[in-house]
Amino acid sequence: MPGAKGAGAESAAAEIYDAIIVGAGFAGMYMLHRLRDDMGLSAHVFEAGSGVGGTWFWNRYPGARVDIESQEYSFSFSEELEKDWHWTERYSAQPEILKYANHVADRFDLRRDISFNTRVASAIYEEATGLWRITTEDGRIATARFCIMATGCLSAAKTPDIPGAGQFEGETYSTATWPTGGVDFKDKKVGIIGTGSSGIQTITTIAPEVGELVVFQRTPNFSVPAHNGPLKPEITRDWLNHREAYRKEQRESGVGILALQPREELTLDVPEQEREQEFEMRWAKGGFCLGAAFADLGIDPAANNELVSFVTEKIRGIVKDPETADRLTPKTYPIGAKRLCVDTGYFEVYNQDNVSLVDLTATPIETITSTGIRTSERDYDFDAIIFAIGFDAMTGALDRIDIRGRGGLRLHDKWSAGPLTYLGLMVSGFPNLFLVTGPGSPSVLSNMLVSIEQHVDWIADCIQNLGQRQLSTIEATPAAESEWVAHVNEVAAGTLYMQANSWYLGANVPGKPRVFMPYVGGVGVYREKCDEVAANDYEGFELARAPDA
Ligand code: NA7
Repeated sequence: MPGAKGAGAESAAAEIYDAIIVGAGFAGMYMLHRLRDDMGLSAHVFEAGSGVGGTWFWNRYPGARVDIESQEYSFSFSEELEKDWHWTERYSAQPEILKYANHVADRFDLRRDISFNTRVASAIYEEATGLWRITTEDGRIATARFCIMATGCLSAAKTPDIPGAGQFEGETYSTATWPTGGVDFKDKKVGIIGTGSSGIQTITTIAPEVGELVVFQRTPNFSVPAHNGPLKPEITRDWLNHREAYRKEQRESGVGILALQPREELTLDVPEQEREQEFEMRWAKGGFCLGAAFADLGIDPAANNELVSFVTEKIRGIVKDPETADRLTPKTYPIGAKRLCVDTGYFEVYNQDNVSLVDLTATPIETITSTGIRTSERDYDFDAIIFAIGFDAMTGALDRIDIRGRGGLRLHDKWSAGPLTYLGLMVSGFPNLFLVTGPGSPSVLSNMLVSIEQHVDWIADCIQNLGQRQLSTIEATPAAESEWVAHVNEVAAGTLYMQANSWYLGANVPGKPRVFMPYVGGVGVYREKCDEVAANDYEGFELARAPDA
């Protein structure tokens, strides 16, 4: 096996590495580069897909596009990489991001240490040796001192939780596992369930070509225009000229995105007309900056209402049919409490004659039939149904692996009432198991590339530090873990995030504990905390020599 040092003593078939990484998205790729190329460790990646890219490998649905400006949603660790790569659009589309992921893999010669088409079934900690034993679904066994889960936050797609889901005899698609060659919807009758980012991007892109499109909406979403377009050369030039300063600013910011600087005043301290102008200016600029106009929008309900009214008016102004506009307007939660969508003409689509909207709160789906979808009101027949129903976010991918720590404790059981981590990086009882952008870290509330780099660097530095001191084990203490979880909850409790049934809270998966999973404290504050912990000799962790070391 590439990268393997030889057969293990406990099993003739086992491959042995210093570190095993699960997942070859941006996190797994950078982790491999750090451990192998910078530190000279033997590291190996297991990846379920047939190529690199993670989220961007799987989510090939029409219109899939990042909602953060391209130059900001890219690696910063290599100046040469950054200078050689040219993004073509303000917000890159999935094919270009996947091309970038492949470019990174080629450039750093990563593929030779990645096993593709290989899904990890279990990761078991062996207390006698202090090693992790990884088993893949196709029967490979590998052991390593360190196991790094780079499994992604939005990688476990929900399976349709709708009666009759398997009965439909036409074409069925899921945005999260879209066919590689694309799909021709020309003149077809298409039904789509789900109006999150994936649904909104798909709807907007296929609406011009389908014969008829019926959108089944359970909860309307707030969406703001991206104003996407070719990336202007002067922006790229400016970025490259000031990249160090910009990167520093990103790392020290709230969510790792530069354009999100709020005004200094609070929302209601600004005169109404000026407030409107601020919102208008940000709406015209495009993207998330509208949601970040004032620092209290995510905390103060009255402030939040101002922005809700602004966006509601925008929807009414765009959608010609007042009834459809009303159904498209969110009324049950604060703006930003569910992930804000960034679109390219989404609300405009409902002015097309071939597009209609079904409000599932008024007429719920009763069942999927062999020919289409039956709501409480009527039957709809389709050639194709698209499921854009989201993910078992943040914990789903980990939950689908049988992970066991000390005493055979299953992570699934430990997390039965919600995820417990120290810093979103490690779990007490699971020594040397690292999570990249795990629950309890800023992760999905931030620019993922910024958070991934921070975690990978912290983990790599930690492993190096252990090696230099001839230590081989690091484990979060139960006390540090409890304290961190309490802090994560406390910070979230002070925000409006708690007022929506979002995937941040696990509310989109029946039976999942309602716990706010990401850390709202901000990437800059969080980075400082992580650095401080490391500087204080890994405060909150126990460091030790492994049994056989
Ligand atoms: P999301 O944002 O979770 O959206 C899923 C959508 O599917 C959402 O509108 C759901 O309604 C809807 N849904 C889920 N299950 C059902 C059922 N059973 N019936 C009807 N409608 C349903 O996932 P996305 O893939 O769009 O986006 C995920 C993230 O990727 C996004 O936030 C960006 O960060 C990128 P609900 O709101 O639960 O009522």
